[in-house]
Amino acid sequence: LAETTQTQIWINARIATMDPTRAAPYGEFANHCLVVNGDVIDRIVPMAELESEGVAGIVHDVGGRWVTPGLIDCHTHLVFAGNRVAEWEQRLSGVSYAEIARLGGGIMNTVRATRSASEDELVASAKPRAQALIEEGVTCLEIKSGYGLTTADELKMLRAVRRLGQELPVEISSTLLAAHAVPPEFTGGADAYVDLILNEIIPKVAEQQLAEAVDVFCESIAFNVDQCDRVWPAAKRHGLAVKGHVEQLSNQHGAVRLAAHRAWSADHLEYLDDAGVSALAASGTTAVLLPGAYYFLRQAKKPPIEKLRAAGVPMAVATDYNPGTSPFASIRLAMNLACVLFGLTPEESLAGATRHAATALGRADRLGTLAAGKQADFLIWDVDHPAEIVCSLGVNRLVSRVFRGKTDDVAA
Ligand code: DI6
Ligand code: FE
Repeated sequence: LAETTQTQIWINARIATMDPTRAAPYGEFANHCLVVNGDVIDRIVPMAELESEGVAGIVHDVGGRWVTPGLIDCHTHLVFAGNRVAEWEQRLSGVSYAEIARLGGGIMNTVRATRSASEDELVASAKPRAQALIEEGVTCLEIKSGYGLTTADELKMLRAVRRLGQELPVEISSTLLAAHAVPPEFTGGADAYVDLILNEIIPKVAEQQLAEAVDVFCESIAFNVDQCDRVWPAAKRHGLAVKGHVEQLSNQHGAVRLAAHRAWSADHLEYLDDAGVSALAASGTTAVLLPGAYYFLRQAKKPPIEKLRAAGVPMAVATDYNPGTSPFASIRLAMNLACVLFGLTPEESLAGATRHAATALGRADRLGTLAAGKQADFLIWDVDHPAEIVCSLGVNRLVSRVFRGKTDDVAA
């Protein structure tokens, strides 16, 4: 499209850059304009400067509204088949998530449905989920495999993920999560399944360039820390980044071991201890908070937010969208829950779904803040203050969504 190769200028904007080098809250620039060349931000300049320079390009008047970076959802499992509503009803009557998993439900329930689905069916059912996030302002989205648990089915899921990125206006970061649950073929033989992940699944995924990172579920109902610590080095040997679901339901000391691999992120963290906080701080690993799962599982123990904050660990916020523990296609709900349930400030929450989420996906150089040289992914909001984006749900305040310099109007 012509639009994406020309200079475009968004004028009369209040820009929440989320750039930490600016002292103002939200990294604000008041009464500025955003100059974009093709799909890259060329510069952010005061309106007065632009008026004296003159304007050469397509002009869009923001009308004094707020502009933020595109939202980034850095942890989802949104490709899956079937649903888990019956299990939710069981859980409401008192059966625990872990108990349902032990009885062969939970993740395995979704594995059975996902194995029976074709790649086309997975793409078709995932599309409206991704679309819901896009309509909320998401411009970059991480999606994990992990409901196939055979070489063929994990590859099928990752091909479906790749197709979503090709067919929708969103940047997708694809993650292999073969170590999500021990499949029934390997019951009691988790180590043998880890062998398959190391010897076959990771090499094939790397060779076909179907994922950029490898995740694990480090938990008593999934893989122990030694098993996870076989997966992470193997991923790195194949040039893939590593991350982990750690200390979600119990403290397995996964965060410490994960941090030693300079992981992109450590996710969940409800049971993280002091050693884990220090290890994340020392390694520069991003903590990914997933309050949707905490809320939906009615967990009692919160991640150690004050300690993470004091240690300077960057905190991202994501949906964890999945059918079992967080069936919510709303990054704004996750941001809201992060404030209300975990005690983040609205500014921390917005940074969590922009700047820190970009870091958690290895994209800090290109995404997550608004500054010269960054990709032109940004949102125009009809709000009086950016905290309103986090505070209030249900009414769509998103006026315009710009992805790689191209506007799609999402408002009705
Ligand atoms: N932790 C979670 O919250 C999800 N996966 C994980 O490792 C749950 C996935 C599911 O229940 O389907
Ligand atoms: Fe998850």
